[in-house]
Amino acid sequence: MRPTGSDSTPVSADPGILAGLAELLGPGRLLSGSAAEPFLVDHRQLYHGRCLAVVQPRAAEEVARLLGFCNEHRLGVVPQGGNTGYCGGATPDESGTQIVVSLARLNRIRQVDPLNYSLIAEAGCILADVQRAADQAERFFPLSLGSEGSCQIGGNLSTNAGGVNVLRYGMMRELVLGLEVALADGRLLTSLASLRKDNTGYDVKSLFLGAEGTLGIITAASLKLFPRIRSSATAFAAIAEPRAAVQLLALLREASGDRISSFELVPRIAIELTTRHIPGVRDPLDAPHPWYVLCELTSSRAADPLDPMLTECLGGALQDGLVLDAALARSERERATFWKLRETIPEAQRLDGASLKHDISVPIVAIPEFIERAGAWVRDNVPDGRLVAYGHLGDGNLHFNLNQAPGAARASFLARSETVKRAIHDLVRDFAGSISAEHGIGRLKVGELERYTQPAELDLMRALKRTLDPNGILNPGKVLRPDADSIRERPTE
Ligand code: FAD
Ligand code: 2HG
Ligand code: ZN
Repeated sequence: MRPTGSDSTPVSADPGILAGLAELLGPGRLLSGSAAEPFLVDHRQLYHGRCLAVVQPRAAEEVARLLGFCNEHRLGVVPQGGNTGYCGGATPDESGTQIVVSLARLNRIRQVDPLNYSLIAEAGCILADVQRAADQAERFFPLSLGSEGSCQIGGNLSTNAGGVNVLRYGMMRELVLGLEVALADGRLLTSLASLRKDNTGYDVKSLFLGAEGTLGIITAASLKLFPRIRSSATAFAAIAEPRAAVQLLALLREASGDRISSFELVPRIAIELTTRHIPGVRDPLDAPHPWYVLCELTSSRAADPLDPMLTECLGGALQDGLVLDAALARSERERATFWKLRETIPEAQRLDGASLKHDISVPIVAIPEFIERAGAWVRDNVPDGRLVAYGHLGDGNLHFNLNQAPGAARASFLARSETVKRAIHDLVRDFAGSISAEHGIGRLKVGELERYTQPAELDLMRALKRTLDPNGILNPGKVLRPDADSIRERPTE
């Protein structure tokens, strides 16, 4: 479903409401008309919403007051960070009655504490700025995504973002020590003590991580830092099939003393797409191969012999026939070129035509069989599509995407999206996997979450939502369906 209509004119621009909001936030912090337009379309352009206004608070207390006001007036509130999300979670619906809360102006780094290995950042800080602040303090903040130049910490926390260092450091959830959150009733929950241990009752902060703005608005977070990376070794290795990648990962973990931080699977077609569409990307190897892995070892010790470690391990794998060819990055520049190839796959996919995307995970060991079975289904059933399956193999997370084949008609290819999604997601369920590994649910996958989540878990999610947001003002229609009737309409499993 692709809603239309991008007119941002408020449907019921109640002057009392707008005046109340303006009074609450002060002059110049309310956008409407054309100034609101950029906030009404999601990154993938799947949704075009409307809104009553876009508001730009500057302080956590303002966000809390704003929510109190919206709760009183039963106004839907849509938090928006960098708007790079993949599931339409930050886009208002088409009613024109919702308020978009842009967190961009809450962008102070409040504290960097190198000895405590922690940093407190406001929700609107750009991820790359947080990485830089850590680096300047001789520390490392490991979350790393292709969108890190524009996504925000609040969005990362609210989607529980993953990226390319999860294998070593975990997802965003695992990088959090404390949170500050504005609640639907207008209170500010402050828990930024940066503690490593705290077992005082339930872990309330964890509720807001990955909640996509449906349970509260995150205004700041205390984040874990790590020793700064002082040496790395990066290789681009060709393999015959994904099974070899799983074996190589196990070997590398052992041989490197678990210094492996990234292990990405790349198919041949991704090389073709990126070299065709992205300037500066080239194939690191001389001859084409069916599959590749991009792997990286890192260490906080400058003298760690990572290059010899990686060379020796890949050399052995070459001898055993597990690896077909490999290139080791000989400079920082070459390392950046390898990563550019990997990180621009989504952009190359976009430039090549329409795509159908599935952000799935299965146990790492099951990835080869999943690719075999789902790939066979695609070959047999989607003649006008080409499989572009890549991603974070080290985390069992694949972007099992399809691109419109050359010469295929865009509309008829896109018309297959429901059938393709059903087949792939049903197979994911058969593998005891997840239909939402790192990109979240947003609006796009509300039905999928209902379909594949066990009833007891879904009931708990709904109970949490009712408790934390009894009037349903927080990001309505995202993650969970807003109307109570849908509870009865839940599809039978
Ligand atoms: P937005 O898109 O603005 O919002 C996302 C959701 O969070 C929405 O539901 C929104 O309402 C909510 N939200 C935002 N801020 C707050 C807040 N302060 N409080 C409460 N709710 C809030 N994702 C990955 O996980 N791994 C990847 O490797 C990855 N690579 C990407 C590469 C590219 C090129 C692009 C475009 C995207 C990629 N993403 C990836 C997806 C996306 O960047 C992440 O989901 C990111 O965490 C979203 O952050 P954002 O600030 O843009 O959030
Ligand atoms: C990545 O890993 C992102 O590059 C985006 O998560 C994946 O576009 C996609 O499907
Ligand atoms: Zn990803």
